[in-house]
Amino acid sequence: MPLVSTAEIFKDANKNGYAVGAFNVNNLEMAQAILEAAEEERSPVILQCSENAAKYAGFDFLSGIVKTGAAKSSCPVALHLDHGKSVEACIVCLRHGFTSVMIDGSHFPLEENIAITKRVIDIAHPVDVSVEAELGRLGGIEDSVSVDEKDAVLTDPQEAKEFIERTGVDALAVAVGTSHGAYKFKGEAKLDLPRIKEIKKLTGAPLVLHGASGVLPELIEKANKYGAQLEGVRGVPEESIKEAISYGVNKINIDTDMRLAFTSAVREVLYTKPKEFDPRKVIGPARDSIREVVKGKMRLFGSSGRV
Ligand code: TD3
Ligand code: ZN
Repeated sequence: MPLVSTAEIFKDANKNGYAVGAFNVNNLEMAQAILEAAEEERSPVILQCSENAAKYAGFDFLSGIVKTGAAKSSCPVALHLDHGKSVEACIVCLRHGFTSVMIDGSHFPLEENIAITKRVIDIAHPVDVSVEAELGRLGGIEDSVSVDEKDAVLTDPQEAKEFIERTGVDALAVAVGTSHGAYKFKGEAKLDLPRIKEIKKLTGAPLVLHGASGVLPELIEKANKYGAQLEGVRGVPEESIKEAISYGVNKINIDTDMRLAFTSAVREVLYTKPKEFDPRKVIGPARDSIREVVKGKMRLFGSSGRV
């Protein structure tokens, strides 16, 4: 079916209390793996591209791949811009047929964040493209951070209410202590999940959890077994993900686990089959590995069997 907007996908997710995975795409195999997983799990899905992904592969190639795959899919598929830095980047994505964009003004003071988000909404909503914004700053909660400092970086529930009322944004990314990448926590995972409940109570809006990769131990083990040196890596525990969903998260961003699934599989082939040089034999298993990881996420997020 043709691509749908994320607002369309969130309607059912918000009503029924589950989350939809938003998986980052950088090449053909990743897009295919995610779409195969959606088909097998009967799940709605969001494929997202960052501006860095576009630098690598081009928005034209990436959107072409995702649109071709979605057309053959029997599940709702949205194509989303992840962490759009400017109004211009969002406009480029509208041109390429994206059905959702994120304008990340989280580094701006509140008024500027509201202003830039409104500008994107003014151009995106007339053509049925959804808009995600972010309030608060991602990056873990350190032991040394005091309560006041914590409130300064994590999303303030009252501010979230005002932000959503004044912008009319379709989804809001909140900061509750997660961070991007494979090194999320020094020791135990420190998250302020009840904050999500507070924000949901005040807004009722679809909320987005960034930096949500589990940094899956089985992938780290496999990567290290075949030559990687990944130490001190730590992700968000599955229990925390379930708790976040129960409090009202409807979109969960996963990139690091995709990267780990891909490269650990490539490492295994190159290590165990030193005579192999057919790219299809090297990258094919990476596609399989991503498909299985995405299927696991869909079950964890409760989006499996919703189509
Ligand atoms: O927005 N993203 C994806 C891009 C971040 C670069 O890794 C996320 O929130 C994903 O976070 P994670 O936990 O997969 O790094
Ligand atoms: Zn993010």
